[in-house]
Amino acid sequence: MASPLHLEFLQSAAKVDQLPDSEIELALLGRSNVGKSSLLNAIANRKKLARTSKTPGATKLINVYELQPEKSGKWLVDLPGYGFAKVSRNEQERWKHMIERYFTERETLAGVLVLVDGAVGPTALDLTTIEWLQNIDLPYNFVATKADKVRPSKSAQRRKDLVKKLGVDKKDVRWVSAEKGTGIPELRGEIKGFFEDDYN
Ligand SMILES: Nc1nc2c(ncn2[C@@H]2O[C@H](COP(=O)(O)OP(=O)(O)OP(=O)(O)O)[C@@H](O)[C@H]2O)c(=O)[nH]1
Ligand SMILES: [Mg+2]
Repeated sequence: MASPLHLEFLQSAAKVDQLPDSEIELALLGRSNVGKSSLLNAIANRKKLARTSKTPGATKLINVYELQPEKSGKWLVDLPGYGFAKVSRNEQERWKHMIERYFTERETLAGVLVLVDGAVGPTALDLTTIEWLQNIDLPYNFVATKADKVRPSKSAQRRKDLVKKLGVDKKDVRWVSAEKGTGIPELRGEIKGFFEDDYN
C-alpha cells in the first residue's frame, strides 16, 4: 500500500505554451464535478491543495502539481472539466480548446487518468470524449469516482454496467472514493509506478 504522494502546486496556465518544460506529465480528465480535484487531494492526503466545489467549474485553468522534490519535472495535471450546463457555453468552448491543445501539443504528456462518475457514469459526453482520446496516441486508464455513493446492494450491477458501457474489462477500471479513501492507496501505487517506469 502506497503512502501519500508529496505534491506541491507549481503553476496555473490558460494556454499550453505558458507551461515550462517538464520531464513527464499525467493528466486528470473528466466531466466537471466528477471529482478530479478531490482525487488529487486524496492522492496527496491534503484537503486544500486543489480547489474543489459542489458547483461545477471549480477548476478553470491547467493546474500543475509537481511531485517533490522540487524540480523533479514529474507533474500531475488537474484540468477543468467538460460539459456542464451551469458553466457558460463560451467558457466551455474555451476550456475545450485549451484541453484539446494541451492533449495534442504537449510532448511530455505521457498518460491520462480518465475519470467517470462511479454512481452515474459514463455519460454520453464521457463516451464522446473517450472516442476522441482514442485518436490521440496516449495511454489512458479509467478511474470510477465516488464509489461511496453506490449502495452496496447495487454495487455489483453498477460495476458491470459501467465496464460494459466503457467497452473494457473489469480489471481496467479502478474504483475510488476520495471521500472515504477507498482505492486511494492502490491508485497512489500505480501513479508512483507510472512516474518511475517512464522516468529513466
Ligand atoms: N460522495 C463523494 N463526493 C465526492 C467524491 N469526490 C468528489 N466529490 C464531490 O464532488 C464535487 C465535485 O468535486 P471536484 O473535485 O471539485 O470535481 P472536479 O472534477 O474537479 O470539478 P471541476 O473542477 O468543475 O472540473 C464536490 O462537492 C466533492 O466534494 C467522492 O469520492 N465521494
Ligand atoms: Mg476541479
